[in-house]
Amino acid sequence: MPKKEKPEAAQASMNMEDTGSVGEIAETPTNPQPIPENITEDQANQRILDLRHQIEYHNYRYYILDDPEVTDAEFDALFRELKALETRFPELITPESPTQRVSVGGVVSEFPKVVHEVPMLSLSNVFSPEGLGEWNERALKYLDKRFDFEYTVEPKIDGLSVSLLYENGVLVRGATRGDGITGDDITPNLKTIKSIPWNLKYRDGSDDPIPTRLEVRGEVYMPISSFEKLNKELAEKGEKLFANPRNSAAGSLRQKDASITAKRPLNVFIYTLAQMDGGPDLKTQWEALKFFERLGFRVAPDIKLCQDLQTVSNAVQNWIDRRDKLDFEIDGSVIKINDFATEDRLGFVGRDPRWATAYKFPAREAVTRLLGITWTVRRTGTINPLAVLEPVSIGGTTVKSATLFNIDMIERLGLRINDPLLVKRAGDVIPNVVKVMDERRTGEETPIELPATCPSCGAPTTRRPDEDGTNDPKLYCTNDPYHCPFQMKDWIFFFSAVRGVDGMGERIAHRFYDEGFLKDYGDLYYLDREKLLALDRFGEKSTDKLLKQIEDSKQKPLDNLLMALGIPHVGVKSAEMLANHFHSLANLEAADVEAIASIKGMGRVAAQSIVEFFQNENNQAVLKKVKEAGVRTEDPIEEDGGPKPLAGKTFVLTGNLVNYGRKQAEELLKRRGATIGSSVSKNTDYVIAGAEAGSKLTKAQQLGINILDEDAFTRLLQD
Ligand code: 3B8
Repeated sequence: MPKKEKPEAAQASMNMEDTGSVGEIAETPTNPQPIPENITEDQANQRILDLRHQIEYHNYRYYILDDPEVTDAEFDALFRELKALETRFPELITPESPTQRVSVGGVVSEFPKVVHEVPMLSLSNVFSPEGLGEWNERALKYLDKRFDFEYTVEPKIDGLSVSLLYENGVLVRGATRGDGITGDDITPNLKTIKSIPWNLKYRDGSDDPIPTRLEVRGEVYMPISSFEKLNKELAEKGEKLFANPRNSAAGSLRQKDASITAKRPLNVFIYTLAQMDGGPDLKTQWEALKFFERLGFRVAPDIKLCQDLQTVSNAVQNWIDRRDKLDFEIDGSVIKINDFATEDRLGFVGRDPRWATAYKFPAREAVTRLLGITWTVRRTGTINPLAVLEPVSIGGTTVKSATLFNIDMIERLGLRINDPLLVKRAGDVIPNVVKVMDERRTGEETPIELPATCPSCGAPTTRRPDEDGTNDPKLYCTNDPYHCPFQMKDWIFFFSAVRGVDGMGERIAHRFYDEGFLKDYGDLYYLDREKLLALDRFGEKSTDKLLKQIEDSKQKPLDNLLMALGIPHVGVKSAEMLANHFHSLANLEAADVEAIASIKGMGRVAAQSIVEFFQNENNQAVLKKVKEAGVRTEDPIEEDGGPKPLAGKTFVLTGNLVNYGRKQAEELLKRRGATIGSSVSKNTDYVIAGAEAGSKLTKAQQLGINILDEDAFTRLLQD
């Protein structure tokens, strides 16, 4: 069983019985096999041997090869089944059972060994508020206590646990958890991680004594964005990809050559104090966390100190809600009793402390089969693959399809119809295909053929890099939208969405096209109310709402119209620049490449594309309809069209201003010629920071950009 940081559910013991009754978890197909009531000891023994064998094998794949064949949830299910069988037949437990150890033996490792002075243990697991309540009850009962403890709630980082030992403030040793008793000495590797201090000093300038001896523990992980970037680079080099950030952190840390580790974007969060001599008298986990920060260690953000279990539950829920927005993977939340003296009295049960537990979140990965590919044609002519999956439940949601992004991915994954796939769901977005589970192929897999003709119009397809900046190889329909129904349908949908016509969802846009109500986006302004009402599922209310949205969209400013036209290479920013410069559609239509390209920030490629767009007769015909419908195609020239003192300056706003709304502040700046940026970069001239300004402010400080508070902003407007 888990040697390094296999999900600790593996080590779960006392709480496993809870899991069957927990809503979301009960729905996953990864629950342990139920144990038959009348199972004989012989049968149980057979199954136990089988499970031990499987678990050892998967541990090897996971820890030694960094290439798991099963999902964490599937692994946990095997482990829990073994544990349950052994609970029923305790006489069948042997010392070699994976349940009896913190880790698998037989570590193939060439690192020097370290015996942990304080064992590195694992956490018990709970899976529901009820499970959490039971954990709490057990702890209270153990101490004959009646009222809640004080708790800390931390994110449970999905990485690798490490120990860092400092003597007289100097990092002398860094080690992995190993089997909890003995770990690998990976000091040179850990020293390459920039957020691990080599020398301790108080960051608040205090000259308090530095502990003579200090051992802290934490989790090394790879940020999700870095993991994706790394995989992209590996793919470009044709190398094997990592399945997830955890595996890539493990693979990066366990390099014999630390210079490889140094090139990998690893990071660390410190979360426990293992031992300390000669430092302050820390009484609680909370104080320890603050102390770590003072010493320059990195501590996970938003750790909460809670006075009762309800607050703990809320804090856990908060992590569940935020899970998909973080740049690090978390697989749960860790709840610790705050007071060290109470922790000492609670002690351990087996390998798990009684004073802490991991609240595990529902799995987000599952293995299923690829049934086929559907090819969707988008507005710009790209033909994109969508994986059609055998429906599978992931964390309580049934998943039937997954994105494949582009054809390159099919080739890179070596994807075949019927392939067993590892799919991952994050948030509400459509799931990803992580990898093909090669080992589970049955031989019935068949190659995927890229369509030679467009599935919509039958025109030949062609392959070229995407022009969206990613350069991803894409398959294109060689027809234009006027001769390819799917392209036009998507264009109508796109135009409607940009114009704020929310009632025109993708499905409705397609249906109206099929009904012949809309041949192009220009027809949007000529929809016949009676015809709509004749359709089923179109009541008066929804029809009138839709028509009102369409009517309202006529008054949108010019930049919105330019954006909605979907001219290749014209995005939000350039639509705004064009509107500011030309003030009317007519002016823009009359402009030549030179005139457009002369605008600061406009490229020649875009200028060329704009001119071609307006030269196209089909486009001209649609635009004629738009104009005749009374759609606004001009922006009034501002009365204060006078001086533009902020011309050429880019501003980014962050935080809340007291005297100005966000839109209002932007408007005031634009009127003075400023450009508004959405994120801070070296091209930003000023950042206006209101109350509660966040990461943009930090970034601006790092980049040394001028920062204006609200007063300075007001003065700027008066200049
Ligand atoms: C005791 C406390 C194990 C852990 C612990 O983010 C123990 O605290 C542990 F025996 O594994 N992955 C954390 C994390 C992990 C652990 C922990 N705290 N935040 C984590």
